[in-house]
Amino acid sequence: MRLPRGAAGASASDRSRSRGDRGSALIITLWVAFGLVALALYFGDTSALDLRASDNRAAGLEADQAIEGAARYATYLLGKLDPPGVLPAPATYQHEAAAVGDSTFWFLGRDPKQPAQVTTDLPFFALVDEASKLDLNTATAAMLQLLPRMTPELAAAIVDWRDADSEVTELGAEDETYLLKNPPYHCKNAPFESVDELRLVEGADAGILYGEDLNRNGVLDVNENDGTASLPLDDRNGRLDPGILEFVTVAAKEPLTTTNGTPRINIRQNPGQNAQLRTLLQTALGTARGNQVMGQLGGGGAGGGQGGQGGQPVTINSVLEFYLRSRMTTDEFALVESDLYSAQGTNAPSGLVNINTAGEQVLACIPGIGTELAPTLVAYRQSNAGKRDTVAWAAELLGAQNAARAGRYITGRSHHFSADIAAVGHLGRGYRRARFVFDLSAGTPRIIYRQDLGDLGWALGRPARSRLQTLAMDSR
Ligand SMILES: [Ca+2]
Ligand SMILES: [Ca+2]
Ligand SMILES: [Ca+2]
Ligand SMILES: [Ca+2]
Repeated sequence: MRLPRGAAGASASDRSRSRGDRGSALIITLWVAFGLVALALYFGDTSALDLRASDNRAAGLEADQAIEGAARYATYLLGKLDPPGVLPAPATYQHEAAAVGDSTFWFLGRDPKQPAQVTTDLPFFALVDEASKLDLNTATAAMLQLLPRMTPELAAAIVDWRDADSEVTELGAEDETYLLKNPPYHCKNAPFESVDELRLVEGADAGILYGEDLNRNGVLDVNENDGTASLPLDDRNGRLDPGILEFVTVAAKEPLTTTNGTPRINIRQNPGQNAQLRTLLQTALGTARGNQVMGQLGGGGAGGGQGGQGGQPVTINSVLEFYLRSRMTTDEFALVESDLYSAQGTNAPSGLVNINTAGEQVLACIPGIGTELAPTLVAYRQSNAGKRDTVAWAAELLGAQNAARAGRYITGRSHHFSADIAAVGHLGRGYRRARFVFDLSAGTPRIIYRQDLGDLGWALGRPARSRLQTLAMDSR
């Protein structure tokens, strides 16, 4: 008997269908399993990413804290300067890769021994003397013009920006220029409050402000020496040619009292008749020598020596001019220098450049020094490290005439400093950077300016980066 074809066929097809069902079920199961694995992997990966992100956030918070800590540390250091107004050598304080818990901070500074243009990619770590720079509020257009990369137009526009009037100086810019901008704004007609205000001034482009030093760390980073391959556009000559931000500051006013609170003496008008000055000189140098020095100052007055009663009025424009006229020895002068200042009326002097810390480019801007004598001063300073808080030494090098011209622009000690602080959290993650400016003129250091510089990117150079990368790799 033959089975009906249909029956046999049905049974075969049933078998094959059931095999097919099992196959489908297997495929579905596989797909489900695959989906689950994919989901698990996806969520696993997301939570790993989440974990990494929150770890980075934590590191960033640690770095923020390290920056606050470093700023407090800088305040503490600046509060106990000895001699006053002079930064100690970096080796005497924490300045590089200083550990705070799991985080680390650095003070990005400038090497006073470096030649004018830096050729290294290793940053120098230290606090910075802001009085080593030219003051945007007091420097004349002629002085500003001598800065590297400065244009006559920008120098004139800086003066117009800060002066109260709206008269356009030659090549300068006032309201009529700024009101044509989109969006329009007014010329400030008031003193600069920060150097970053320069970005608003007509003629200040990135090339002039930053030069090749895009991350403002004072050293030659890879992108700053690769020509046009990456920003900034540089000349690939193996030397850092910085912009003017490197050389300018907004100075704090000098205090009118000394560090121990006694009023300083204004020696501008007829110092030979100044009773307070006489007392100071007699106390510091002895009565006889004090009287003798008073005699040198001339201008008449009782006991005024050869000046005698009715002598010509004497105007002394600077402490350095006073030193020359008094014929004191440098050691004698050092005893009284910080007690003296020269200013018109009741204004405290402001914007004086510290001749002991300013670099060649800044010294070259000062009348009486210029590009001819700036290298001489820097070279002398490097071989005579001792005289760090006086202006007297400059008199011998400049000669009396130049010293008298330069005197009103220079000082021997500083009243404002800055700390450019970079920090990372645990395992070198969470890079942060902020710059603080400190004003010491009121005695205790006060933070007068704070700027976030994190968006300028990594500024600690290659060696620090590879050290931190190794650290991070080792932790995995
Ligand atoms: Ca103006
Ligand atoms: Ca740089
Ligand atoms: Ca470049
Ligand atoms: Ca260059």
